Amino acid sequence: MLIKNLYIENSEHTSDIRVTDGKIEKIGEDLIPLDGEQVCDYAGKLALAPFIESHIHLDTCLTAGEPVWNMSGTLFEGIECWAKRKDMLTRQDVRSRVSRALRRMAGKGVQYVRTHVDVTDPDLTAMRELIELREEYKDVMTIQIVAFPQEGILSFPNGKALLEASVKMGADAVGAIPHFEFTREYSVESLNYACELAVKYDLLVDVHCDEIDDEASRGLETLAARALETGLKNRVTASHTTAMHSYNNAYVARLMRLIKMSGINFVSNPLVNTHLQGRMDTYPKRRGVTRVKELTQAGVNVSFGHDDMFDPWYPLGAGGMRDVVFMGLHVCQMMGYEDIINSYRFICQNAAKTLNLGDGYGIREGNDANFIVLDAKNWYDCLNNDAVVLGSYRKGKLISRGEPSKTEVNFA
Ligand code: 17E
Ligand code: FE2
Repeated sequence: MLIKNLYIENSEHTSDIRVTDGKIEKIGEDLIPLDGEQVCDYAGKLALAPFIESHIHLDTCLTAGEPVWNMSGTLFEGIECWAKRKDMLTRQDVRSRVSRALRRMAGKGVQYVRTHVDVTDPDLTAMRELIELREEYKDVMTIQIVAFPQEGILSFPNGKALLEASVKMGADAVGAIPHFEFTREYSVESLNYACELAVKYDLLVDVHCDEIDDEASRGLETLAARALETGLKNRVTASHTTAMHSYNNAYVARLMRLIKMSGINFVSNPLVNTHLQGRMDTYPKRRGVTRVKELTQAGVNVSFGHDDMFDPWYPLGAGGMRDVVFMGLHVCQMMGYEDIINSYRFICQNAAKTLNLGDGYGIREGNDANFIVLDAKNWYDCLNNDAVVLGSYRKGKLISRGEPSKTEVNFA
Protein backbone atom coordinates (compact mmCIF):
# COMPACT_ATOMS: atom_id res chain seq x y z
CA MET A 1 0.00 0.00 0.00
CA LEU A 2 1.17 3.52 -0.80
CA ILE A 3 0.09 6.37 1.47
CA LYS A 4 0.78 9.65 -0.25
CA ASN A 5 1.38 13.30 0.55
CA LEU A 6 2.07 13.47 4.26
CA TYR A 7 3.95 16.17 6.14
CA ILE A 8 5.86 13.83 8.41
CA GLU A 9 6.51 15.46 11.78
CA ASN A 10 6.14 19.08 10.65
CA SER A 11 8.34 18.58 7.60
CA GLU A 12 8.13 21.39 5.01
CA HIS A 13 7.82 18.85 2.20
CA THR A 14 5.35 16.06 1.69
CA SER A 15 6.52 12.45 1.57
CA ASP A 16 4.95 9.13 0.68
CA ILE A 17 5.05 5.99 2.79
CA ARG A 18 5.09 2.52 1.25
CA VAL A 19 3.74 -0.14 3.59
CA THR A 20 4.60 -3.78 2.91
CA ASP A 21 3.66 -6.66 5.22
CA GLY A 22 2.74 -4.22 7.99
CA LYS A 23 6.12 -2.48 7.90
CA ILE A 24 7.32 0.86 6.57
CA GLU A 25 9.28 -0.32 3.56
CA LYS A 26 10.12 3.06 2.10
CA ILE A 27 9.68 6.77 2.77
CA GLY A 28 10.33 9.13 -0.12
CA GLU A 29 9.04 11.94 -2.30
CA ASP A 30 6.79 11.06 -5.23
CA LEU A 31 6.99 7.28 -4.95
CA ILE A 32 5.42 5.64 -8.01
CA PRO A 33 2.66 3.10 -7.30
CA LEU A 34 3.60 -0.48 -8.16
CA ASP A 35 1.33 -2.55 -10.39
CA GLY A 36 -1.91 -3.17 -8.51
CA GLU A 37 -0.73 -1.32 -5.40
CA GLN A 38 -3.47 0.26 -3.30
CA VAL A 39 -3.00 4.05 -3.04
CA CYS A 40 -4.35 6.46 -0.44
CA ASP A 41 -3.66 10.15 -1.09
CA TYR A 42 -3.98 12.52 1.88
CA ALA A 43 -3.13 15.57 -0.27
CA GLY A 44 -0.92 17.23 2.33
CA LYS A 45 -1.74 16.29 5.91
CA LEU A 46 0.38 15.93 9.06
CA ALA A 47 1.63 12.47 9.98
CA LEU A 48 2.99 11.71 13.44
CA ALA A 49 4.02 8.59 15.27
CA PRO A 50 0.98 7.45 17.29
CA PHE A 51 0.09 9.29 20.47
CA ILE A 52 1.17 7.69 23.71
CA GLU A 53 -0.86 7.96 26.90
CA SER A 54 2.01 7.69 29.38
CA HIS A 55 -0.13 7.91 32.53
CA ILE A 56 -3.75 6.93 33.00
CA HIS A 57 -5.83 4.90 35.44
CA LEU A 58 -7.94 2.66 33.21
CA ASP A 59 -9.36 0.72 36.16
CA THR A 60 -11.04 3.83 37.57
CA CYS A 61 -12.17 5.44 34.30
CA LEU A 62 -15.86 6.25 33.71
CA THR A 63 -16.86 5.96 37.37
CA ALA A 64 -17.34 9.62 38.38
CA GLY A 65 -20.24 9.95 40.82
CA GLU A 66 -20.44 6.20 41.55
CA PRO A 67 -21.46 6.01 44.33
CA VAL A 68 -20.49 9.57 45.35
CA TRP A 69 -18.98 12.66 43.72
CA ASN A 70 -15.71 14.17 44.84
CA MET A 71 -17.01 17.45 46.25
CA SER A 72 -13.77 19.03 47.47
CA GLY A 73 -11.77 18.27 44.33
CA THR A 74 -8.84 16.99 46.38
CA LEU A 75 -6.73 13.94 45.71
CA PHE A 76 -7.55 12.61 49.16
CA GLU A 77 -11.32 12.80 48.76
CA GLY A 78 -10.83 11.16 45.37
CA ILE A 79 -9.09 8.23 47.08
CA GLU A 80 -12.01 7.94 49.56
CA CYS A 81 -14.61 8.00 46.77
CA TRP A 82 -12.65 5.38 44.83
CA ALA A 83 -12.38 3.12 47.90
CA LYS A 84 -16.22 2.96 47.92
CA ARG A 85 -16.37 2.21 44.19
CA LYS A 86 -13.58 -0.35 44.53
CA ASP A 87 -15.81 -2.44 46.82
CA MET A 88 -18.26 -2.77 43.92
CA LEU A 89 -15.72 -3.92 41.27
CA THR A 90 -16.41 -6.97 39.14
CA ARG A 91 -14.38 -8.33 36.25
CA GLN A 92 -17.21 -7.51 33.80
CA ASP A 93 -17.49 -3.95 35.12
CA VAL A 94 -13.74 -3.39 34.59
CA ARG A 95 -13.85 -5.00 31.14
CA SER A 96 -16.77 -2.91 29.95
CA ARG A 97 -15.37 0.45 31.14
CA VAL A 98 -11.80 -0.21 29.97
CA SER A 99 -13.04 -1.34 26.55
CA ARG A 100 -15.08 1.83 26.13
CA ALA A 101 -12.15 3.99 27.23
CA LEU A 102 -9.72 2.25 24.86
CA ARG A 103 -12.06 2.73 21.89
CA ARG A 104 -12.34 6.44 22.62
CA MET A 105 -8.58 6.71 22.91
CA ALA A 106 -8.00 4.79 19.68
CA GLY A 107 -10.27 7.25 17.86
CA LYS A 108 -8.06 10.07 19.10
CA GLY A 109 -4.85 8.52 17.76
CA VAL A 110 -3.56 6.77 20.88
CA GLN A 111 -1.86 3.39 20.30
CA TYR A 112 0.27 3.02 23.45
CA VAL A 113 -0.99 3.27 27.02
CA ARG A 114 0.66 2.99 30.40
CA THR A 115 -2.09 2.33 32.92
CA HIS A 116 -1.79 2.29 36.68
CA VAL A 117 -3.99 -0.36 38.26
CA ASP A 118 -4.90 -0.19 41.94
CA VAL A 119 -3.59 -3.28 43.71
CA THR A 120 -4.73 -2.32 47.21
CA ASP A 121 -7.60 -4.74 46.71
CA PRO A 122 -7.43 -8.14 48.43
CA ASP A 123 -9.05 -9.76 45.35
CA LEU A 124 -6.91 -7.93 42.75
CA THR A 125 -10.00 -7.87 40.53
CA ALA A 126 -8.95 -5.01 38.24
CA MET A 127 -5.42 -6.35 37.93
CA ARG A 128 -6.65 -9.78 36.79
CA GLU A 129 -8.92 -8.24 34.17
CA LEU A 130 -6.35 -5.76 32.85
CA ILE A 131 -3.82 -8.56 32.35
CA GLU A 132 -6.34 -10.30 30.08
CA LEU A 133 -7.28 -7.12 28.25
CA ARG A 134 -3.61 -6.28 27.62
CA GLU A 135 -3.33 -9.52 25.66
CA GLU A 136 -6.68 -9.16 23.85
CA TYR A 137 -5.95 -5.63 22.64
CA LYS A 138 -2.30 -6.07 21.74
CA ASP A 139 -2.80 -5.85 17.97
CA VAL A 140 -4.41 -2.43 18.24
CA MET A 141 -3.10 -1.01 21.51
CA THR A 142 0.13 -1.61 23.41
CA ILE A 143 -0.78 -1.61 27.10
CA GLN A 144 1.74 -1.40 29.96
CA ILE A 145 0.45 -2.16 33.42
CA VAL A 146 1.80 -0.56 36.58
CA ALA A 147 0.93 -2.36 39.81
CA PHE A 148 -0.16 0.72 41.73
CA PRO A 149 -0.69 0.53 45.51
CA GLN A 150 -3.24 3.38 45.75
CA GLU A 151 -3.61 3.13 49.55
CA GLY A 152 0.05 2.50 50.28
CA ILE A 153 2.49 -0.38 50.48
CA LEU A 154 3.30 -0.25 54.20
CA SER A 155 0.14 1.58 55.28
CA PHE A 156 -2.35 -0.90 53.75
CA PRO A 157 -3.02 -4.36 55.19
CA ASN A 158 -0.92 -6.90 53.34
CA GLY A 159 0.32 -4.16 51.00
CA LYS A 160 3.71 -5.67 50.28
CA ALA A 161 2.28 -9.11 49.49
CA LEU A 162 -0.44 -7.67 47.22
CA LEU A 163 2.18 -5.74 45.28
CA GLU A 164 4.40 -8.76 44.83
CA ALA A 165 1.42 -10.94 43.86
CA SER A 166 0.52 -8.39 41.15
CA VAL A 167 4.08 -8.43 39.89
CA LYS A 168 3.99 -12.22 39.68
CA MET A 169 0.68 -12.02 37.85
CA GLY A 170 2.41 -10.10 35.06
CA ALA A 171 2.63 -6.36 35.76
CA ASP A 172 5.11 -4.48 33.57
CA ALA A 173 6.04 -1.93 36.22
CA VAL A 174 6.04 -1.49 39.98
CA GLY A 175 4.38 1.54 41.57
CA ALA A 176 4.41 3.29 44.92
CA ILE A 177 2.75 6.29 46.58
CA PRO A 178 5.22 7.70 49.14
CA HIS A 179 3.19 10.85 50.01
CA PHE A 180 0.22 8.69 51.08
CA GLU A 181 2.16 6.39 53.45
CA PHE A 182 1.57 7.04 57.17
CA THR A 183 5.10 8.23 57.91
CA ARG A 184 8.25 9.47 56.22
CA GLU A 185 9.96 6.22 57.25
CA TYR A 186 7.27 4.18 55.50
CA SER A 187 7.59 6.40 52.47
CA VAL A 188 11.32 5.68 52.17
CA GLU A 189 10.79 1.98 52.86
CA SER A 190 8.03 1.78 50.24
CA LEU A 191 10.34 3.20 47.58
CA ASN A 192 13.13 0.83 48.55
CA TYR A 193 10.71 -2.07 48.32
CA ALA A 194 9.33 -1.02 44.92
CA CYS A 195 12.85 -0.75 43.49
CA GLU A 196 13.86 -4.09 45.03
CA LEU A 197 10.88 -5.78 43.37
CA ALA A 198 11.72 -4.17 40.03
CA VAL A 199 15.29 -5.45 40.23
CA LYS A 200 14.18 -8.91 41.35
CA TYR A 201 11.59 -9.33 38.58
CA ASP A 202 13.33 -7.21 35.93
CA LEU A 203 10.54 -4.65 35.67
CA LEU A 204 10.08 -0.93 35.18
CA VAL A 205 9.17 1.44 38.02
CA ASP A 206 6.58 4.23 37.91
CA VAL A 207 5.85 6.00 41.18
CA HIS A 208 3.05 8.40 42.06
CA CYS A 209 5.65 10.64 43.65
CA ASP A 210 4.94 13.60 45.92
CA GLU A 211 1.48 14.38 44.53
CA ILE A 212 0.83 16.91 47.26
CA ASP A 213 1.48 20.63 47.81
CA ASP A 214 3.69 19.86 50.81
CA GLU A 215 7.18 21.22 50.11
CA ALA A 216 8.51 18.70 52.65
CA SER A 217 7.34 15.73 50.56
CA ARG A 218 10.65 14.40 49.28
CA GLY A 219 10.04 10.99 47.83
CA LEU A 220 11.66 12.13 44.61
CA GLU A 221 15.20 12.32 46.03
CA THR A 222 14.87 8.79 47.44
CA LEU A 223 13.48 7.44 44.17
CA ALA A 224 16.22 9.10 42.10
CA ALA A 225 18.93 7.84 44.47
CA ARG A 226 17.61 4.25 44.30
CA ALA A 227 17.33 4.51 40.49
CA LEU A 228 20.97 5.49 40.35
CA GLU A 229 22.28 2.98 42.88
CA THR A 230 20.34 -0.03 41.59
CA GLY A 231 21.20 0.76 37.97
CA LEU A 232 17.48 0.91 37.11
CA LYS A 233 18.06 4.50 35.92
CA ASN A 234 15.88 5.32 32.88
CA ARG A 235 13.65 2.34 33.67
CA VAL A 236 12.28 4.50 36.49
CA THR A 237 9.62 7.19 36.18
CA ALA A 238 8.53 9.80 38.69
CA SER A 239 4.90 10.70 37.99
CA HIS A 240 3.17 13.87 39.18
CA THR A 241 6.01 15.27 41.43
CA THR A 242 3.73 18.22 42.17
CA ALA A 243 5.53 19.03 45.45
CA MET A 244 8.45 20.05 43.25
CA HIS A 245 6.35 23.08 42.32
CA SER A 246 6.62 24.16 45.96
CA TYR A 247 10.24 23.19 46.71
CA ASN A 248 12.60 26.12 47.33
CA ASN A 249 14.94 26.92 44.47
CA ALA A 250 18.12 26.17 46.42
CA TYR A 251 16.88 22.64 47.13
CA VAL A 252 15.85 22.13 43.49
CA ALA A 253 19.32 23.23 42.34
CA ARG A 254 20.85 20.52 44.52
CA LEU A 255 18.23 17.93 43.56
CA MET A 256 18.67 18.56 39.83
CA ARG A 257 22.20 17.11 39.94
CA LEU A 258 20.90 13.82 41.30
CA ILE A 259 17.96 13.80 38.87
CA LYS A 260 20.31 14.17 35.91
CA MET A 261 22.72 11.53 37.22
CA SER A 262 19.85 9.12 37.83
CA GLY A 263 18.48 9.33 34.27
CA ILE A 264 14.88 8.94 35.49
CA ASN A 265 11.85 10.05 33.46
CA PHE A 266 9.10 12.38 34.59
CA VAL A 267 5.40 12.34 33.78
CA SER A 268 3.40 15.48 34.39
CA ASN A 269 -0.41 15.40 34.30
CA PRO A 270 -1.23 19.06 33.76
CA LEU A 271 -5.02 18.81 33.44
CA VAL A 272 -5.56 16.77 36.55
CA ASN A 273 -2.97 18.40 38.78
CA THR A 274 -4.22 21.88 37.86
CA HIS A 275 -7.59 20.64 39.11
CA LEU A 276 -6.41 18.73 42.23
CA GLN A 277 -3.57 20.87 43.56
CA GLY A 278 -3.64 24.15 45.44
CA ARG A 279 -6.90 23.10 47.12
CA MET A 280 -5.70 23.97 50.62
CA ASP A 281 -4.43 27.39 49.48
CA THR A 282 -6.37 30.62 49.86
CA TYR A 283 -4.89 33.26 47.55
CA PRO A 284 -2.49 33.15 45.83
CA LYS A 285 -3.26 29.56 44.83
CA ARG A 286 -0.40 27.41 43.61
CA ARG A 287 -0.76 25.65 40.29
CA GLY A 288 0.94 22.55 41.61
CA VAL A 289 2.26 21.30 38.26
CA THR A 290 5.85 20.11 38.34
CA ARG A 291 8.72 22.11 36.81
CA VAL A 292 8.34 20.88 33.25
CA LYS A 293 10.12 23.80 31.63
CA GLU A 294 13.18 23.63 33.88
CA LEU A 295 13.44 19.82 33.71
CA THR A 296 13.18 19.94 29.92
CA GLN A 297 15.81 22.67 29.70
CA ALA A 298 18.10 20.53 31.87
CA GLY A 299 17.76 17.69 29.35
CA VAL A 300 15.56 15.52 31.57
CA ASN A 301 12.87 13.49 29.80
CA VAL A 302 9.33 14.67 30.59
CA SER A 303 6.12 13.35 29.06
CA PHE A 304 2.49 14.38 29.59
CA GLY A 305 -0.35 12.11 30.68
CA HIS A 306 -4.11 12.58 31.01
CA ASP A 307 -4.25 10.61 34.29
CA ASP A 308 -8.04 10.19 34.36
CA MET A 309 -11.15 9.89 32.27
CA PHE A 310 -14.34 10.83 34.15
CA ASP A 311 -13.50 9.36 37.55
CA PRO A 312 -13.24 10.42 41.22
CA TRP A 313 -10.20 12.60 40.50
CA TYR A 314 -11.30 14.29 37.30
CA PRO A 315 -14.89 14.82 36.14
CA LEU A 316 -14.09 15.33 32.44
CA GLY A 317 -12.06 13.65 29.69
CA ALA A 318 -12.90 12.24 26.28
CA GLY A 319 -9.79 10.17 25.66
CA GLY A 320 -7.72 12.59 23.60
CA MET A 321 -4.25 13.92 24.32
CA ARG A 322 -4.70 17.35 22.73
CA ASP A 323 -6.21 19.02 25.81
CA VAL A 324 -3.40 17.61 27.94
CA VAL A 325 -0.76 19.30 25.79
CA PHE A 326 -2.86 22.46 25.52
CA MET A 327 -3.18 22.78 29.29
CA GLY A 328 0.46 21.79 29.83
CA LEU A 329 1.73 24.57 27.61
CA HIS A 330 -0.44 27.14 29.37
CA VAL A 331 0.17 26.15 32.95
CA CYS A 332 3.92 25.70 32.43
CA GLN A 333 4.12 28.93 30.41
CA MET A 334 5.72 27.28 27.42
CA MET A 335 4.01 29.34 24.73
CA GLY A 336 6.88 30.38 22.46
CA TYR A 337 6.59 29.33 18.81
CA GLU A 338 9.19 26.56 19.17
CA ASP A 339 7.55 25.36 22.39
CA ILE A 340 4.19 25.04 20.65
CA ILE A 341 5.25 23.52 17.32
CA ASN A 342 7.39 20.87 19.05
CA SER A 343 4.98 20.10 21.87
CA TYR A 344 3.71 16.85 20.30
CA ARG A 345 6.94 15.36 21.69
CA PHE A 346 5.39 15.29 25.17
CA ILE A 347 2.89 12.72 23.92
CA CYS A 348 5.09 11.10 21.27
CA GLN A 349 8.88 10.72 21.53
CA ASN A 350 9.24 11.74 25.18
CA ALA A 351 6.45 9.40 26.18
CA ALA A 352 8.10 6.62 24.14
CA LYS A 353 11.20 7.11 26.29
CA THR A 354 9.14 6.98 29.47
CA LEU A 355 7.63 3.69 28.33
CA ASN A 356 11.06 2.37 27.26
CA LEU A 357 9.64 1.56 23.81
CA GLY A 358 13.03 1.65 22.09
CA ASP A 359 13.79 2.26 18.41
CA GLY A 360 10.68 0.41 17.17
CA TYR A 361 8.63 3.56 17.83
CA GLY A 362 8.72 6.27 15.17
CA ILE A 363 8.04 6.77 11.46
CA ARG A 364 11.17 5.16 10.03
CA GLU A 365 11.93 2.61 7.33
CA GLY A 366 11.98 -0.88 8.80
CA ASN A 367 9.64 -0.06 11.69
CA ASP A 368 6.08 -1.33 11.99
CA ALA A 369 3.75 0.92 9.99
CA ASN A 370 2.29 2.60 13.07
CA PHE A 371 1.37 6.26 12.55
CA ILE A 372 -1.48 8.71 12.60
CA VAL A 373 -2.66 11.27 10.06
CA LEU A 374 -4.17 14.51 11.34
CA ASP A 375 -6.37 17.07 9.60
CA ALA A 376 -3.73 19.83 9.64
CA LYS A 377 -0.44 20.64 7.92
CA ASN A 378 1.63 20.91 11.08
CA TRP A 379 1.32 20.41 14.82
CA TYR A 380 0.84 24.11 15.56
CA ASP A 381 -2.36 24.17 13.48
CA CYS A 382 -3.38 20.77 14.73
CA LEU A 383 -3.15 21.86 18.36
CA ASN A 384 -4.77 25.21 17.76
CA ASN A 385 -7.73 23.85 15.79
CA ASP A 386 -8.13 20.58 17.67
CA ALA A 387 -7.72 18.71 14.39
CA VAL A 388 -9.45 15.39 13.82
CA VAL A 389 -7.41 12.17 13.52
CA LEU A 390 -8.18 11.18 9.92
CA GLY A 391 -6.47 7.82 10.19
CA SER A 392 -4.68 5.71 12.77
CA TYR A 393 -2.53 2.99 11.18
CA ARG A 394 -1.27 0.01 13.12
CA LYS A 395 1.00 -2.37 11.22
CA GLY A 396 -0.47 -0.78 8.12
CA LYS A 397 -4.09 -1.49 9.11
CA LEU A 398 -6.48 1.41 9.53
CA ILE A 399 -7.70 0.89 13.10
CA SER A 400 -9.64 4.16 13.30
CA ARG A 401 -10.81 6.73 10.82
CA GLY A 402 -12.23 10.24 11.26
CA GLU A 403 -13.92 12.77 8.98
CA PRO A 404 -12.78 16.41 8.90
CA SER A 405 -15.12 18.52 11.01
CA LYS A 406 -17.03 21.05 8.94
CA THR A 407 -18.77 24.30 9.82
CA GLU A 408 -20.40 26.78 7.43
CA VAL A 409 -20.56 30.46 8.33
CA ASN A 410 -23.36 32.24 6.53
CA PHE A 411 -22.20 35.78 6.07
CA ALA A 412 -19.99 37.54 3.56
N1 17E B 1 -4.72 8.21 42.26
C1 17E B 1 -3.76 9.04 42.71
O1 17E B 1 -3.14 8.76 43.74
N2 17E B 1 -3.50 10.19 42.06
C2 17E B 1 -4.16 10.49 40.96
N3 17E B 1 -3.90 11.63 40.32
C3 17E B 1 -5.16 9.61 40.48
C4 17E B 1 -5.41 8.47 41.15
C5 17E B 1 -5.91 9.96 39.25
FE1 FE2 C 1 -2.05 9.05 38.48
